[in-house]
Amino acid sequence: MPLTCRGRVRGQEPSRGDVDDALGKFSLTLIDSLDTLVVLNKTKEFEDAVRKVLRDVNLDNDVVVSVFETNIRVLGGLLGGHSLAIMLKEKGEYMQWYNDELLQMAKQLGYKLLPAFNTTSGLPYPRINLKFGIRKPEARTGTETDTCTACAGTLILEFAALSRFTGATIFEEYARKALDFLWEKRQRSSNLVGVTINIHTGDWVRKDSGVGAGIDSYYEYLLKAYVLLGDDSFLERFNTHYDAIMRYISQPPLLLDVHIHKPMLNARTWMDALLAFFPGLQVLKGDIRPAIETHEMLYQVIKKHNFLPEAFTTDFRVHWAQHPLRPEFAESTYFLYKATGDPYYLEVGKTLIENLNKYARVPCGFAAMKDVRTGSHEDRMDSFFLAEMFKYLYLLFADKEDIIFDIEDYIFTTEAHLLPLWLSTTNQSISKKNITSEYTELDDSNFDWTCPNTQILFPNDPLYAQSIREPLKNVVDKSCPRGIIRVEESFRSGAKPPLRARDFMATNPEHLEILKKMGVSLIHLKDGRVQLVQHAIQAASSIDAEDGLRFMQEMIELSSQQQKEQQLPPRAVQIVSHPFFGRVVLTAGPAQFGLDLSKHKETRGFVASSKPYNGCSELTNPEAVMGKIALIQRGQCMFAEKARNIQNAGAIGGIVIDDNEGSSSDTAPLFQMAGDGKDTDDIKIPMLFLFSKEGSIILDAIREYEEVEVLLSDKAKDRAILKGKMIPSYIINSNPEMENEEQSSPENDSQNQSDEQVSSSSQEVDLVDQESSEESSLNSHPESLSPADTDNVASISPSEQTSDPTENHETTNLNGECTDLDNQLQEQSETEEDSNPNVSWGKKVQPIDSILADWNEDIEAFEMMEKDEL
Ligand code: DMJ
Repeated sequence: MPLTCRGRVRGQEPSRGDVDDALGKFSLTLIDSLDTLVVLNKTKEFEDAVRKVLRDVNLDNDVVVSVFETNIRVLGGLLGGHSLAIMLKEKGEYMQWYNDELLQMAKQLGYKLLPAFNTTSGLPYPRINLKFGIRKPEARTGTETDTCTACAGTLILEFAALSRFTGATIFEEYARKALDFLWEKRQRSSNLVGVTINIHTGDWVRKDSGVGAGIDSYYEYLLKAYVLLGDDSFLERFNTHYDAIMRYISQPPLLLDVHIHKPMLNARTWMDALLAFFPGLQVLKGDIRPAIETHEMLYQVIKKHNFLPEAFTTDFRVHWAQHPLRPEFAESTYFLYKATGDPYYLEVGKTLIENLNKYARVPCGFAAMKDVRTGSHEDRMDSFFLAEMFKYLYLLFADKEDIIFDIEDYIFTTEAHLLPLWLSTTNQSISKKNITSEYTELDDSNFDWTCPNTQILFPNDPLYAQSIREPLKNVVDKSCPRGIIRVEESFRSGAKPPLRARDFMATNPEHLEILKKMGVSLIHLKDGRVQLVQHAIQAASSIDAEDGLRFMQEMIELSSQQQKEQQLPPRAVQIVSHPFFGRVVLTAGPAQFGLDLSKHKETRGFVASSKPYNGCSELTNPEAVMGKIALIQRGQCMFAEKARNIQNAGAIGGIVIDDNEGSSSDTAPLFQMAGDGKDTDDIKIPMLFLFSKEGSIILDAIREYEEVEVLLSDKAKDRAILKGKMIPSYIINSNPEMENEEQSSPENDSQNQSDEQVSSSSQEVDLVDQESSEESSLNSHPESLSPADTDNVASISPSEQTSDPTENHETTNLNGECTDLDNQLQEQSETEEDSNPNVSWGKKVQPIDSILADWNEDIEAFEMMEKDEL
């Protein structure tokens, strides 16, 4: 927990749900980072760390853990540690005392995981109790019916290594059996697998299929199992799946989920961050071109938001704003650099490191991003940050002689643990499966770009990778210019649809008639929204079909405009005064009135509580809030009324703090403060909303330090800038009456404009591109455009529910608006106490003064480090 400088102990912190299943009171980070120490040439520290593991770690805890996470992080960590321990011992200097103790521990853990495989299918239960196993009443697990494909299909490297290191074949057998079962269950016509499967019946529970969350490392382990074990059947399976992925999921540079039964239909309009590992896997497979393309697209998303958001849409908007410092993109960057030798990838790595140091580094480590748009932090540094991110970034820049062993002799597990390739010829007691009889030779056009070919086709061509990246340079900022031109041309020609999108009424029979003629059908969704789908071939004529296209285009633009108007992004409140210096960034809700912080410079000022605290009448302490940012409590009157009262008292901004005790942006969806239904143009100052837990951080700070200065902005500012290098630290916008358009930052404005362009133009492209590909797919799959399945639709309702795209279950999306009298948070606040991961910021766990006291030493050291630009 890098913000509060403590370890996260399961049971001692409020539960965060599934994500905590990785924690088993077994010193996860210590074990997961063992082999990183050796890679970083910290041999002495490795020796100490191994001793600590042997001395302190207990694997027999009464705690329910994820089988998948325990395998990749703990079993993998112990085996990686063992692999490098024996390598060091053989060299004769370090680890001379080592006697396979880590391996013994790994074996003990392996046996603890085996009861999970006690199912008819051989697919493991997703969770196991380390002490009591499965199904016994004390175990508190064993009733689950489903698991994810990656959860069941990411065992073979660790289990086979354990078998081969120890000679106990049972582990490899169990992992193979699970893989065999998944292979049997693949959807036979598409050769794809779904995201979740019933461990008893083998039925697919979620039939969507991609290369990211839920499936990712299943594919990775098929290819790597072939590399490590030399078993052709794994390569044949991988190639079959890879062919299907490239046929259906890969839409370079995008990778989009589809349905396993209808693989021509996209299942989503967004991508998750976990798929960023895929270019790395494509390099290992030898398919460099699409790897370069997808990697470049991801890099542009990163350049836009500093980090890869957990999920982002096909037009590169943030879909889920969290970023837990995932390593996948760094991993792919490393492999691409190894494959191409192109220094461009070193520049990419440099950007990653700079962003980590600028935005994530805190005195006790690196903090996950709660929201990449605002730069706010979460008190969390997952073990994969040291296990993978550090390793890959170090290796990217390391020369051969920087590493004390030959890294080429090892394979990386999905958690970047190192397993020696010599295992392929050790203890091979398990017979290799021959599936060649059921394996159909593939049309190998996907494999034209495999490693040997690239060598032959582009011997030492330094411009090879660049020539593939070049056309994608503006893919994020100006998606698919071809589509834009087509639509613009169509509009320039003056052609207008017979019915304009803005005039359309779903209850008007004449309108419905026109829609029908244009091949547009109307679907009423269960949630009350109306969805439009165009089937070009159902139009009365080709001219009507074109009209339909224009109508759909207008509708998509209208809908996207409405969404933008109604969904302002969240804002940031950054505490900039001593001793915070910008390190504390709080996620805040915007207001639909007052100064728009995305168009104007940030507002910086000292805070003062207003009297009365609810701000519902003329302030009795105007002298205290004059020229400051007033703190006001939510409730009793409209937000706009509060804003007017503090503005009249001379405040330069306002922060409304939620009166629902315990509420937090971790657990409640942010909302925008709505106006009062009247003209709010008279409100000139910026207003932001903080939930109670975030608000109490400021209130605690005032109690401790009296003078607390904050910055209200659309995105947290770099601490170097805050120190006065680029903006003066006097109060900006000190006179709200002076506020006018001229004060807007041109930089922000152009950014803003281009954001708008991106969004609308890519919608245009979506339609044009999909329309043309749809025409061809319609011929072969006449039923394929069912409304629930297709993306080629326009939804008229602006508010779309955001679902969690990956294994965690949190969202901070701004998805509603609220008036001050609204009481919607009441229920949430009653349950939040148990579930809020950041409760430690509140008074109950550790008061702010003690956190800050803890920090003082770190801050000094940290400032030294910053000076040295470490
Ligand atoms: C890691 O634990 C592994 O790489 C896993 O396969 C999926 N992703 C996480 C980190 O994001």
